[in-house]
Amino acid sequence: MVVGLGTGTTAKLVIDALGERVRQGLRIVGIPTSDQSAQQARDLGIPLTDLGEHPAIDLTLDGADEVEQGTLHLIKGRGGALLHEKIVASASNRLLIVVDESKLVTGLGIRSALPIEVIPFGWQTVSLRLQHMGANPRLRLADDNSPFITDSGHHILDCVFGRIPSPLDLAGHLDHFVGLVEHGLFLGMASEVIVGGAEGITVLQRAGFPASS
Ligand code: A5P
Repeated sequence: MVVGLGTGTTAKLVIDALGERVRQGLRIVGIPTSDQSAQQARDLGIPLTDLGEHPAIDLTLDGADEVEQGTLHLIKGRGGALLHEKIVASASNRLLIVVDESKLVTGLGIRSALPIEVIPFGWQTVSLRLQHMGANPRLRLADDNSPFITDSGHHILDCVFGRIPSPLDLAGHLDHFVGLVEHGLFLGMASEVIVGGAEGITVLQRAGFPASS
């Protein structure tokens, strides 16, 4: 199997578990969504490949910042890897998301800002346009207070929208912004969400996707 490897604290746990399975003989090749996940996979002995070798992915395992109940629409990007995550997710036959129950929401935007990846040149113009749309964008900073740089050399604007009434409409607008590389709305992409909670594990299935084994 060709397996997409997500990014973030939850994906890190998933990759650890996958590494253990590989050690026991599971045969997969991984496509990492960040330098960080690539390094972790190498350390665990998970063989890696890329989209050049394998443009179609069987299954991607990743985390999310928010999961909308019912639709399984997501907000992603808190870990700064949303562009590569979205490319890998869109190349995947199945996208399996792992979250804890605090990330289940009744509407996107309720608990998280929406990360938006922008070209460094003129990011202020994109930020102003986002403000005109009712968002409160903040340039993400690194630990040393310089602008955060993604693996592709871009910046991120964390945009507080509050509850997003129509994620599909918002995504449609954002897709046409000049200078905006990608946004963290992952709509209609998750096939399955595994939710860990105090009562155990719940598996949420998107209509049309049979449960995986
Ligand atoms: C990485 O860019 C993100 O999309 C993460 O998948 C998301 O932020 C969830 O991260 P945690 O598992 O660390 O909460």
